[in-house]
Amino acid sequence: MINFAARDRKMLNGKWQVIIDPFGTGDGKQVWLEKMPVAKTEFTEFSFNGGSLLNVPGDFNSQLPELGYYEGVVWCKKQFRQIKKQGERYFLYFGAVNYTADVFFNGIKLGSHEGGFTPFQFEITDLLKGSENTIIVRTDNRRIKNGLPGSGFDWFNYGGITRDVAIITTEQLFIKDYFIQLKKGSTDTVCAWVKLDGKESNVEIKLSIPEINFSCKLRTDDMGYAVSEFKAGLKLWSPKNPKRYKVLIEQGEEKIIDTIGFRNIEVKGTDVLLNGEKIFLKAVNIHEENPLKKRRCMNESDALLLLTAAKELGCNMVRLVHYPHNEKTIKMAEEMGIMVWSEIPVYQHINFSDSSVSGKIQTMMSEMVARDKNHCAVIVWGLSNETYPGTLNRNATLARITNECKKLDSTRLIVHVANTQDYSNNMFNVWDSIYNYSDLIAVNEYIGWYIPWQGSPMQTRWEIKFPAKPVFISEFGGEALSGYTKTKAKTVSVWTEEYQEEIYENQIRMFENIPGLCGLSPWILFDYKSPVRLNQQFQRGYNRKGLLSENGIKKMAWSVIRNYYRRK
Ligand code: GCB
Repeated sequence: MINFAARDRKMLNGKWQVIIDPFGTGDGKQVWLEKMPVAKTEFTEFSFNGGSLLNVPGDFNSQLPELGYYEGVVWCKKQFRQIKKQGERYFLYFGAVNYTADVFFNGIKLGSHEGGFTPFQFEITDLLKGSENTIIVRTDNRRIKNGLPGSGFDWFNYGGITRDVAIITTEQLFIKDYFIQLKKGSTDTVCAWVKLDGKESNVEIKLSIPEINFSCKLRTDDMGYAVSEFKAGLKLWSPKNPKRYKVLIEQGEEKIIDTIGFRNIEVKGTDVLLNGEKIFLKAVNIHEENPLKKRRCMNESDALLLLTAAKELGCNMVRLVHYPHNEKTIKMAEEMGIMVWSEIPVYQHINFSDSSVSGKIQTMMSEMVARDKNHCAVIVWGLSNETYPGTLNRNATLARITNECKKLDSTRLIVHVANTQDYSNNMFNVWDSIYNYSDLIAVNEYIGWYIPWQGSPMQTRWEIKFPAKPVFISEFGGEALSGYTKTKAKTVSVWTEEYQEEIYENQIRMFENIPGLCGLSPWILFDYKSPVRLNQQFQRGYNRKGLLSENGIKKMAWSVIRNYYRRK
């Protein structure tokens, strides 16, 4: 069910008991049954009692020194009491568990979930006791070859129950899902559908926007689904005026309150239009890490830290890489007038030939769209980042996922990012056929860092082998150790702020000649933890391409982008 924040819920955050199980022996011992010795000759070789406690929500790596770089199984246990009322239904909800979760409730397995960044829930109505209830979750953040992301990625693999947990109470029949946004291509017509949990037909649903005195009634069909389309005099949401409305969706005794903004996003030729007007997308890439606290973000103040920095840089958009971030971040961005690019972890070496992978992509895409489709700030669904044309089944899989995503939500841009380019004789050739399925030509290019300049930046020519589409530079930049400005030599190997600054200056010179450039997103806002960064002198487990250090100190390149965004 969507809109977690509006539901009748009892939070199960706070301290959870844990067992760290690096060899996965708890499976054989059936930890979830918590068997107690009965005979004098019996004993158990596991117990939560007396063990460590972890905060939920929270990644486990940052909470206990022995879990610093841990990738493996951690069993988590929580007990709670709940008054059970006749006629009510109860659901156990998880905002996210990285990477897999096996969930047991009062000794019984409810199910499993794979994917570290989207919510899931299980109904527990029949299993819930009026007395003490026990939840045990087997979390496992080991990287797997056919996972999403796969076994290698350039960010920290924070494990555990990283987002809220709650019991949600509903009526027998309840509103499970809804979509209330402007119709594709329109600035005045709202398209709305509401779906009940249950197939009851002819149920009346009331939709209202009190501020503009709007209300209408819908009726469900025999699938429990009701559709409507209406014109309403709405002020449109934009970065300059992030106007949102209180929207009520009512059915029987149930009333869901949401805060919804209305805007139209589309592409015409090489332009991106927001509410019919051309807009330059001034973005920055952000990982979901609190750089100061050195842990996975989990609350509003973490989101505020990142988004405030993006605002200060002059951004009107953030690209939230490389997986769906917390819904709280997206809501806050919307409130602050920042457009959002949200993406699924289809990242680099995805094993498209593995028979399970396509289904996993479909699941993560639909879970992301389901959760965030009423947040108007989201203007882009990112469906892949840096996949490779030579990988078997790549195009077929991503073409199918693109179509599936359009079926779920046709109102946003769907984007695939590539870094496959030919660059020689100062000519930058964009050719990857993945762009046939993308609304933007989204290019990651690290000229000046991974790829040396092939001539003067100002004279670099861009050839784009596609019919007119907007070009978005989704990543560019280079590394610098904050405060490291000692050497005057401007070569790539010096790791100085000056060299990073020069990359940015040169990139900006080159941007002038990119046909149809609609925006850019530097890599990245803050330096962030990445175990693949092994240079002990400069990196020490950090990707140092931040415009800000992990302590929030501005590097010289910061002003280059801030000034550019001011001019744009
Ligand atoms: C990329 C990836 C991003 C990396 C970045 C880098 O192309 O999309 O996740 O971290 O390069 O720093 O190399």
